Amino acid sequence: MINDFNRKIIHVDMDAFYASVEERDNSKLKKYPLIISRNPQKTGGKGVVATANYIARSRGVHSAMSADKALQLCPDAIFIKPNFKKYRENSEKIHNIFKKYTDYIESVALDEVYLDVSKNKFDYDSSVQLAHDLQKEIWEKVKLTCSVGISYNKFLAKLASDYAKPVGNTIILPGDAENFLSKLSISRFRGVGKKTIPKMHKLGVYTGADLLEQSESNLIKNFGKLGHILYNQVRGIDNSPIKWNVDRKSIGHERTFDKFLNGDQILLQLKLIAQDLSDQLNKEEKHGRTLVIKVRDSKFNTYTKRFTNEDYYKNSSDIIFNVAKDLFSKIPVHSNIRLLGITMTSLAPLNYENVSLDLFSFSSHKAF
Ligand code: TTP
Ligand code: MG
Repeated sequence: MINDFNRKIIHVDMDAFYASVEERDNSKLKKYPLIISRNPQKTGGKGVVATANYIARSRGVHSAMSADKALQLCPDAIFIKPNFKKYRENSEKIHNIFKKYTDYIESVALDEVYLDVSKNKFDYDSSVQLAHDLQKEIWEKVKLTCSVGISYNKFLAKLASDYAKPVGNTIILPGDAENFLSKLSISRFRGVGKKTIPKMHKLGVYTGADLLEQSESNLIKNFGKLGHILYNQVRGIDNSPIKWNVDRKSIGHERTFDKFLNGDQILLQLKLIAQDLSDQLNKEEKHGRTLVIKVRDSKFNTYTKRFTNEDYYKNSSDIIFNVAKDLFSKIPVHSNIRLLGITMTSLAPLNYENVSLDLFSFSSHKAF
């Protein structure tokens, strides 16, 4: 695969995001171990740590740990319940700053984005300077610090932002990528999670250097598509683009049919579309409250019907399908359908407490 060295990608990751927002708003907190979670003493031991400030981290507390365990490690900690509304508002402010520099923004979490600044609105030649000015502007306007990583692809930019946290500014140049990657533990490669690590160890692969020695065919034999991706990753190749339109207000899928649909065919297609939509929502870590269906008949009459739920819909294809089926029954035509679509709107980022912890298994590796 050809390596594309022409892009300039910046990965921005806010430092101890939720904890820093709380500390900024109440500076007394800075002196104490601060844990963003419900207090396990009040919940009968329930709750998961969303994040913690650096004092608490130095005592072993980390994201996704049970709040109970965190209390054992830090009996003097202050627990603050996450205030997602506040974090979202701060995230929006930071995004408004990003938008001044480029439109090519991919948000991966409230506190994390990729920017493609190959072309940028201020004509910076130096992406390091751009990243530095961006950090300064975020600090001046929002009083929060972030770490930035700069490289020619997303994978390396993300590793770079993590390299010198907090307030880091790290660049990985094309000539340095292989050396940098060789030293990494295998768990730091994207896609290598809990299940893959033991398999890698079995093959004698503990570091990037070990991975580099594996043939592509052997990696594909053992890990399928992931093997192919890893073969390229360890050579510093990741040509995946910035998905800059994902920061949108609705996500929808529709299908048009050559042969008009009737009866069970309609339900089957609604089911498949519901599955696509639910997959996409999960991928983009969003959920929504309003579901819209769109139906077009053989005579090109188009109908839409929507329903807004009080709470966010769970990202389940069954739930989406059932609501869509219900909405479909309220539409005046039920035969000779040429187009079906389902869209989720009133979107919001998934609260981390709703996301299964497995999703974070390859982002919670902070020891470097
Ligand atoms: P991270 O960027 O992973 O963590 P962080 O910003 O707190 O710390 P770092 O300086 O290491 O970047 O995640 C961003 C926010 O997302 C974090 O402040 C809280 C939330 N979060 C959870 O709620 N649960 C999790 O398991 C993780 C990893 C993050
Ligand atoms: Mg962060």
